Amino acid sequence: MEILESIAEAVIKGRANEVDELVKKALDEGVEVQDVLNKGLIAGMNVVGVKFKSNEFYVPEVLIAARAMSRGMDIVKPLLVKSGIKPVAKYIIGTVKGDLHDIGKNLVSMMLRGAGFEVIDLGVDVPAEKFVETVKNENIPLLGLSALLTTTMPSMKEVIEALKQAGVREKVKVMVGGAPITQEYADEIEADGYAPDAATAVDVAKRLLQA
Ligand code: B1M
Repeated sequence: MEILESIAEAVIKGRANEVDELVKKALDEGVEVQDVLNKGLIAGMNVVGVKFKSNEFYVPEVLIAARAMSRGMDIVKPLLVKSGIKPVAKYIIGTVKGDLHDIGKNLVSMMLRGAGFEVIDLGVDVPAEKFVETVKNENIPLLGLSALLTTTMPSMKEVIEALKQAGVREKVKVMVGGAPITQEYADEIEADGYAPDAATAVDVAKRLLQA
């Protein structure tokens, strides 16, 4: 459908006002809300992810596209809630204790939201206990940890140890990422997944859901 392609295109180009107008128009014309979400907004964000991975897009373009996508989400969200459509999955994310960097984490959150996940963002400088408490209280299959400092990398291991201590390690798949993090480090601390960038984070999250 042409209007869905136009929505995707407007997301890719980061044109928030156009997304807003097109989403309203599509819904007025009777297009299903799931199609607006999946074939319009999410389809656009998927392309942004591919372009980001191949260095065709950089951080500013992704942020602008995510902002445009959010405008569309503001319109479809209440309708999705009403129609009872479930998100792909819930996802807890946070920057670990001692670390205040959040630009990368926010990008990961945006890409996940763009792919249909419901993200619970605990913010920055999050202590291990807070992650454990959230995993304990909510039935959420995925936990993402971000760190940008070599000095805060050990906080990731602390979270995994604290999950084990609390007896909830098996409840959740843990994903790690951030500039100093490597696959080797993820393996060393027994994380379930690692992603070098925000677009790959979505692929890894989907893979872990099926594991
Ligand atoms: Co800071 N800082 N900083 N800083 N800062 C770095 C990280 C640093 C490399 C700069 C440098 O020295 N060259 C250095 C770390 C050195 C090290 O540890 N080896 C550093 C330092 C030292 C510090 C302070 C200690 C400086 C000081 O006060 N002396 C201090 C620490 C504060 C603290 O956290 N306790 C500090 C402070 C700050 C600011 C507050 C000023 C600011 C942060 C603002 C904010 O985030 N709101 C800041 C910034 C902006 C940076 C740089 C310049 C940029 C980081 C960034 O946002 N990159 C950075 C140098 C650099 O990288 N050029 C630097 C863009 C972002 C999109 O990339 O976060 O890597 P990134 O995220 C990527 C991937 O890593 C991945 O996906 C993202 C998108 O592709 N990813 C995940 C991230 N999280 C993921 C999670 C996943 C999966 C993938 O799964 C869950």
